[in-house]
Parts: sequence; structure tokens; C-alpha cells
Amino acid sequence: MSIQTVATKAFPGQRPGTSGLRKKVTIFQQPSYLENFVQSVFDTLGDCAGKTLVLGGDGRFHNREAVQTILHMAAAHGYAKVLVGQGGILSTPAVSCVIRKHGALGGIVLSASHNPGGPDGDFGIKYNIAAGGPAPESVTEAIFHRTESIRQYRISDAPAIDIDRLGVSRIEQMEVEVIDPVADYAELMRRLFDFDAIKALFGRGFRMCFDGMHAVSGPYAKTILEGMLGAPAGTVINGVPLEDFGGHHPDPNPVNAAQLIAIMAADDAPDFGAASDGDGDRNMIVGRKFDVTPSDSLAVLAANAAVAPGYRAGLKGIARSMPTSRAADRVADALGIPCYETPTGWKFFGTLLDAGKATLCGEESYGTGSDHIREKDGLWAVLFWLNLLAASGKSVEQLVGEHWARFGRNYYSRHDYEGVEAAAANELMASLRIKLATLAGQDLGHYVVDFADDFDYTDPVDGSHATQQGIRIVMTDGSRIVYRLSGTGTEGATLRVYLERYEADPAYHHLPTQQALSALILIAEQVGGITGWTGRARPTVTT
Ligand code: VG1
Ligand code: CO
Repeated sequence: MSIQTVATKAFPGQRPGTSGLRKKVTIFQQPSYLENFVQSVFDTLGDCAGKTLVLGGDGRFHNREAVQTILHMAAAHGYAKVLVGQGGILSTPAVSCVIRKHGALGGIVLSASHNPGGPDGDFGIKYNIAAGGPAPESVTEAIFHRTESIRQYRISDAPAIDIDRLGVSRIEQMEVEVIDPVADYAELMRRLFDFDAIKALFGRGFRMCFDGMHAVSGPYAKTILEGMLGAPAGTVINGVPLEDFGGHHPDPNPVNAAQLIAIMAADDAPDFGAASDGDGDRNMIVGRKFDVTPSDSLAVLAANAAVAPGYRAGLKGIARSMPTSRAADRVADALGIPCYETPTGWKFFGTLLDAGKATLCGEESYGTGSDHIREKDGLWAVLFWLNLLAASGKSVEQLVGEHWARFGRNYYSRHDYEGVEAAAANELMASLRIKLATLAGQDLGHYVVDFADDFDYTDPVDGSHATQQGIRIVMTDGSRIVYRLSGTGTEGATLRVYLERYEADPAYHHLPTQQALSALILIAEQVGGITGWTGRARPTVTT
């Protein structure tokens, strides 16, 4: 056994996007592709002697091979120890939890999250820092620059080690500890939520359906819901992680989680439904014949946070990504706490959480979380809802209806145009940027434009700056249209159009969402020229 130095050539395009480097599996299977990126991470970190690394992924195709490669490279880089999830499995929130609990220098998450998996699907890799969250852009950019000039990587030639058996083994001088992927995470959840109350709720015959979408959250949900909380066996469906997610898109929205939506629409529907994504950091909340938008979910949890023991002391602040609806802002106002607006991507919440400025965070893309870790957390949100349902004795629909009656309703929808030609998508954005200066004051029929800009963010904690984070057209009544290009896709470009309208009057709180937003949808098309640029008459996915 010895450490080898292997010559390599740089690959173009190894720049991390919204959440890590995501590419087709076939690209990651090229010799040295993963090695180059990992060596660039290690080179950026510098000396790792005596340090601990956390390693795991969502179990998608290529996960196991990648785990072995990274273990052998970590051994060649001087790490004292790697904590790896059994079978190479760790959800994204579990990685964050384990890094923090064990004082690791950082962690590597192997996932392309909600993107499809399998030999023809996507793979991904992301580095998380000691606080437990995704590396900030200063670090991801440094890693990217390193990938452009890399000439060699180092790796141990020791044989592959068994990652299925719990316990400690060694590669060179480095200790490898295979850990239970669920234990640390479950223990944290038990401290945050009133498990006795939730247990009593299930004891009273409360029924729920959790859709693991054949992704990583299945084992977590089974242990916590069916094991610790006594939910009946069968509460978790599609609970076994598969390398190709059963051929589905592990993206918990009403379009991709059609099976759960059908179950929740049946006459004998359970009381509560939920789903999580590929790597377990997203959540969708569903009531009987009633979907909760992620933006509303954040606002409802914020307004009721005190039901959960972990949040009884109150919230320090709320943070949401810019395109997320402003429902949470109204709650922050009522609570007399600040509400921060950040660019899309969980990495922008890290500084606010570390500085104690925000307690809850959320994104419209089915992401919710808090300062308990530094990633969004799917099962955490589900447990928070269960805690609220147990404490209130109300249904999901009742809780949301009462929330709207108190705060008003922010009608909200996101229209995605997937797999659009990248050049056309960029031109659409460029042509919008040119129009920005002339939009303010324009009368667009139902609405008058208050201001229009390209969202630009200065982090209030570390002063770092992010530009071109989404074009927003804000109307005088607060309604908004936001256009942005996705940073997580691997094929062409995806245009996201976010639409929001506030309605104070409870008499108008029960319109179909697309109908309530129809005037804004028309304006989004007129101003953006979406059909002209993309050749698409309608979005591929509407959530
Ligand atoms: C999308 C979402 C964003 C989320 C990101 C990672 O990014 O819009 O809110 O943080 O995915 O989520 P984009 O750039 O495609 O819009 V996950 O669960 O895929 O790690
Ligand atoms: Co995810």
C-alpha cells in the first residue's frame, strides 16, 4: 500500500452551480474527472493533517465508486479520519448534522439532489465547511480555479474497504469509521420536537403518508416516523433508496410526486402527506385534497414556531430567498423580527445563521430549515408540521386557511421552462436587462410597475457580493414577476418564472392559483417574450 501521485489534465467546466458540481454520470465516469475535482477541493483547503472529513451521498448510481475514490484520496491527503455513512449513504441534512456534532473540518456530499439518477442520469459533488453548510462562493470559486490548472492528484492504492459494515478500519494511516447514517440526525430531531405529543397523535389513529421517492430519506423516515414515533408500518412509501430512484424524478412537487398527490386526493386520504427529494433536504407538505406551497409552509411554521420545544425561545429572524413569496415577511413583521432576502441557494443563509440573525430559512423550491444545521432539511420540516398538527388538533387545510385569514394570502406559482436552448435563454435574460431601466412607472393593464431590477445582494455579515441573481419586476401593489436561470441543471438551460400576488380579503382566498395569477402570467409573457425566445407556448412544470 502506498500513496501514488497521478498525472492528470484539467477538464473544462468544473464550476459548482447553485449547489455543487452536477453533471451527467457519464461525465463523472471519465477517468480522473472526479479525482481532479476532489484534489482541487483538498488543494483549496490546504493542510488537513489531523482533521476529520464527513462523507456520504444519496445512494444514486456511481455513489459507491465515488466514495471509495474519495476515501483513498483523503488518505493520501493526511486526514486523520473520515466518517462515512453505511453503504455510502448520508442525506444532505445528515452530513451537516454529523459535521457539526463531530467537529469535522468539513464534508463531501455526493448528490445531484432532485435531478434524475441512474447510468443516464446525473451525479454531483458538493463540499461543506466546518459550520456544516455549503461552501460559500469564495471557496467554490477557488476550487473552480484550481480545477483549471490541476496537473496531478494523489491517491492511495490500498484495496477498496467495506463500507457496509459499521465500525473502524484504516486506509494508510487514516481511520475510516462507517457510521449509522440515521443515528446522529434522529437524536437531533428528538431534541427539537415534541416526540411524545406526536406519538400520542399517531396513537389516536392519525394517519400519514410519507413518500421517500426511492431516494435517501426513506431510511430516516422509517426510523423516525415508524420507529420512534409509532406511526403504523406502511406510513413510509417508496422508502428503499434505489440507484435510479425507480426511474422517477426525485423532486417532491405535485407534478413529480403524483402518487402521493393521488393518495391525498382520495376520499379515504390520510390526514397528512409529505415527500422529500433525492438527498433529503427538500419537503412537500400536503393535506387532504390540499397542497401547501413551500412559501406558505415557511410562513405557517414561523408563525407557530413556539409549539416546538427547539423554538420555544422565539425566532431571531427569518430569511428567505428572493424569489420565495413574501408570506414570511408578514409573519416577521407581526413578530417584530427581521426578515432577510438572499439570492437563491442555501449557501447564502450560512452567514445569517452563524451570526444568530436568522432562526428559520426557506426557499420556494420546497426547501425549509433552521439554525439546527446549515442545510435545508426535509424530514425536519415534516416533523415540525407533525408537531404543529399534534399541538393544535387542527387539519393542514384549517391551519393554512386560518393563517391566510390572519396575514392575507400570497398567491404564488413557479413556471419552469426546462431544457431550453442555452443561448436563447441567455438572450431572453439579456433583453430583459436592457428593458429594466424603462419599466418603472409603466402601466401594464392590471398593474403599474413600481420598480424593476436585477437582484444584487450584499451579505450583511461578511459583506460579500453577488450580482445578477434574478430579474424582478415589482408592481405598485407588491405583486411580482421574477425571471432567473437555473444553476442546477445539466442539459441546456432552465428558465424559471416566479409569480406572486398578495390578497388581503378572505373572500378571495380560495381561487385556483393559476387563475388568481392570470394577469401576471400574461404580463410575464409580454415583457419577457418567453414563447418567442424559447419556442415554448407553456411551461414544462408548473408548481
Ligand atoms: C434549485 C432551487 C434552489 C435550490 C437548489 C438546490 O436551484 O431553485 O432554490 O437551493 O435547486 O436544491 P436552481 O438554480 O436550479 O433554481 V437541491 O435540493 O437540488 O440541492
Ligand atoms: Co435536494
